[in-house]
Amino acid sequence: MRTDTPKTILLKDYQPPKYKVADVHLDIRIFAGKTLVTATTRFTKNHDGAEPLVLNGERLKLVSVAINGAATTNYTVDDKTLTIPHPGNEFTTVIETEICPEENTALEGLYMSGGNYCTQCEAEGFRTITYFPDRPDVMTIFTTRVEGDKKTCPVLLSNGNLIEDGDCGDGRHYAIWHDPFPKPCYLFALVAGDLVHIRDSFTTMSGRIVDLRIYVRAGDENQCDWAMESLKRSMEWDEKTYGREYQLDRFNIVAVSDFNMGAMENTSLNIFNTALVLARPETATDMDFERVEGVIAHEYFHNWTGNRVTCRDWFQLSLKEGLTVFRDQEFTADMNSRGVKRIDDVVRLRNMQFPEDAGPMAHPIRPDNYIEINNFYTLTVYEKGAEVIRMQHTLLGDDKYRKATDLYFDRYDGMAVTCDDFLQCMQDSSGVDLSQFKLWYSQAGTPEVTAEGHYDAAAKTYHLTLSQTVPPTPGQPDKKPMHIPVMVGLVGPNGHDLDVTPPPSVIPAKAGIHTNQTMDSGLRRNDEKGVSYLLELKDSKQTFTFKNVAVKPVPSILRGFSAPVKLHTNLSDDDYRFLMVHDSDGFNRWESGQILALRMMGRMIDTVESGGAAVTDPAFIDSYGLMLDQANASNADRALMARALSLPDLAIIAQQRKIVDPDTIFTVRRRVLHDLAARYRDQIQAIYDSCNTPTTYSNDAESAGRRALKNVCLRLLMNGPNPPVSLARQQYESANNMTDRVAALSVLAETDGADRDAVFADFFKRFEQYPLVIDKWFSLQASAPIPSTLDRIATLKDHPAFSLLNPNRVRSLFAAFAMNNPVCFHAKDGRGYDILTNAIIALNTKNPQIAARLLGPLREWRRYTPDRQAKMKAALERILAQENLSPDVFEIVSKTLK
Ligand code: B3K
Ligand code: ZN
Repeated sequence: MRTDTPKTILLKDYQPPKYKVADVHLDIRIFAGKTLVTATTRFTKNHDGAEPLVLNGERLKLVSVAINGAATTNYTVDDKTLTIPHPGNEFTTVIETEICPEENTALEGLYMSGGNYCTQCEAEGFRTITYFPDRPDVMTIFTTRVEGDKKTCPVLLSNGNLIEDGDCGDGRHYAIWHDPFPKPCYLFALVAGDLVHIRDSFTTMSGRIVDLRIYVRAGDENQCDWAMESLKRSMEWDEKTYGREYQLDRFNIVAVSDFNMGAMENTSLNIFNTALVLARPETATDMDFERVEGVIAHEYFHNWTGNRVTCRDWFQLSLKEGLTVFRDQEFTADMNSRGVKRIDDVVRLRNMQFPEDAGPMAHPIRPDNYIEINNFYTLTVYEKGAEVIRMQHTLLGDDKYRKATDLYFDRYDGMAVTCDDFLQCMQDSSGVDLSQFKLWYSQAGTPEVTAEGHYDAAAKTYHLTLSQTVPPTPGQPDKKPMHIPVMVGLVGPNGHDLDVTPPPSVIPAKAGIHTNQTMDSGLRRNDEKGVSYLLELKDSKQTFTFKNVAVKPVPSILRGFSAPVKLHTNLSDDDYRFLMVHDSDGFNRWESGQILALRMMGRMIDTVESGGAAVTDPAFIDSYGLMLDQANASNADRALMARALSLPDLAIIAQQRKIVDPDTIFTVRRRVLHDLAARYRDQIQAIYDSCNTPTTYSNDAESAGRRALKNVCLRLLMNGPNPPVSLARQQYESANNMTDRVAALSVLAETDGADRDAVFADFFKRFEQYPLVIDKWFSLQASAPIPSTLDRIATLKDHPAFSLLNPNRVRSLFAAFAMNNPVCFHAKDGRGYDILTNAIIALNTKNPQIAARLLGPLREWRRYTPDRQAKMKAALERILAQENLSPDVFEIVSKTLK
């Protein structure tokens, strides 16, 4: 048990820095076993009094301090800071420190991965490299000299442009990098090691040529082309969509195997997890390809949203992350299928962010307190943050939104600003009043919206009453009503959207949400023949009246998921069956099918819980048949149909329950899959066959859609009577790409028998040299919802290929198990909890960030059946009782138990 309580940092305590930095010169000399850092920093006073200079520094060996050229001992130092009493108005410090990257297992600051040196400074890693004001509102110009051994470190990289390199004798060499644009130290980066690179170039809109390079370990260079193409597409998209041009001569990406998250946007030297760079069809799935493209774009987009305009303090994290996620989502939508991307993003939000927003760690997208900032790189700050930007885009429309972002970049380039500053630009340039909208930044919790429609045949009017509540969350018992954009369409009996007279107050004069829309006196027509209206819900209850509605419509509400809320309606199952087929909004067509499935499974779970036997509703089975017909049509959007034919995930079904029993949920979902597969076996097989065209591999969207649909069919068949194990085995053997191979492997993972063992043994042998593929091998086994998984994990964690020091491997085993496999994780005897708890305890001192991440699945302990609750609580208490508990783990466990 920790005897102290780590300090809580509060937003309201923010104070501007006492000293600013004019520039800094770093001299970093790398030797095996020790690295010497000399920081020469020019400070200027930024206050009126005579305050001391307080620098952050942790895990550093201080060698010497000099001020204005003279060595001094006039300072105090503790384990977190170095303090120099009022040094003057302008002065230069030279501070020498020694660090040991070889021993750094937390993977924060300067550390080693696969024999190479690399850095991760966001959020507060720079303070483990040298003493410095480690806060994002201190922006300065960095010049970095890196020196290392020529043999072990032939490549020496840092931010900015290369201005000099050369030999220093003794088998050593150096490189000097200069970044002329001021940045906070969290964007500092250094890489030194033995790497190869691929190279390309991009000509910017003003005609400058940028040298693009991707550095990887030797042997991986043939897996980088997709990342390079994605980078060029991102650069072009940002010029076209946001008018943003890249400013430096070089843009480097370095891929490393040991990385706590996906990637990092250090100015001109992005450092990536190999998982988000390397992609070839034989080793990466279609989903991996899309993720690589999306994350390359995300980090590149940070160049403007994050780097050139950065955050004043870490409470403002969503300023850069929410905005950059929205940008990367839109990029992916433009590069691929907009409708499918929206579905995938909403599924992710619901699966992972909604529970966070309903649990003990719920926080607004701009939190107001934290113990460890690394714990706030959350689904809420990122994904909900992106939804909040998306709503602003919806409220302003394309043109005004673009003008507002132009103003934002113009006003704040080179500065560290707040979420309020961003909102102010949105308001100033558009004239749209966002004062109430601001609540999205400060109120946590997912709003619940209820919609009730009523048609008055005599008056030919349609009344839609929308009401909202925002649930209490920790520290926020009472909430105010939010400003919620609700996109609505009225679908007539012939399946076409009605073109009616909308309520006068409803629609901002010139708005537009979808890119391919034309405006007609406030109506939005999307490219699929639809007519939508934007209702702005601002009160706790409001009625919107449409006139000249000739026939009784079915309302299609929250089209495109226009706000991150939970929607309840009084629509009948028949209404949803109608929308599932006719809605002009692709998202709501998909959504209607999901709602039907959820409603039915909810009823089945009720039945089981009251001792009855669950039966799949014949009406649901019939409507599923309609979707199969659509999927079988020659012009089907197969990627979309793959989503439509998939039942809601276990996590989403669980959210509908007051008390969660994972076994019942799993059994009911299985039952439905079984009955669907039994009834439609031949149709499903036919779709499988028609998608299984054995041509040469292509990664275009149409081919990827075919693979997605085919693999949904395979999974359905495997859940039916007489599962076609040999078909799965054959698909595994004959696959010419990882998507098909892994899909077959994942269904076989859920069987017990010789075929399963054979394919897993083969897969390991075949891909032993590809760590990212071996991650799949671990995670598929850990995710299999079969009883033998629990024993298997015990063996896997002692497998020679497993290591607690590699975050990808840890995630592939423990996170896959605890997050993707609720049935085994929540095994009644508590073994699942023990497995996770032991891993967290082992990681707590080695890598606190990863340990804290693994706590996610335990956070919702209060929602489970009483026996499970008790065991989960005991697991959390066992963690809390550990000595040397890191602030990361302490914060989550203590808040979760509160
Ligand atoms: N900004 C980084 C995340 C840093 C996480 C620090 N614990 C990656 C990104 O969002 O692009
Ligand atoms: Zn980001």
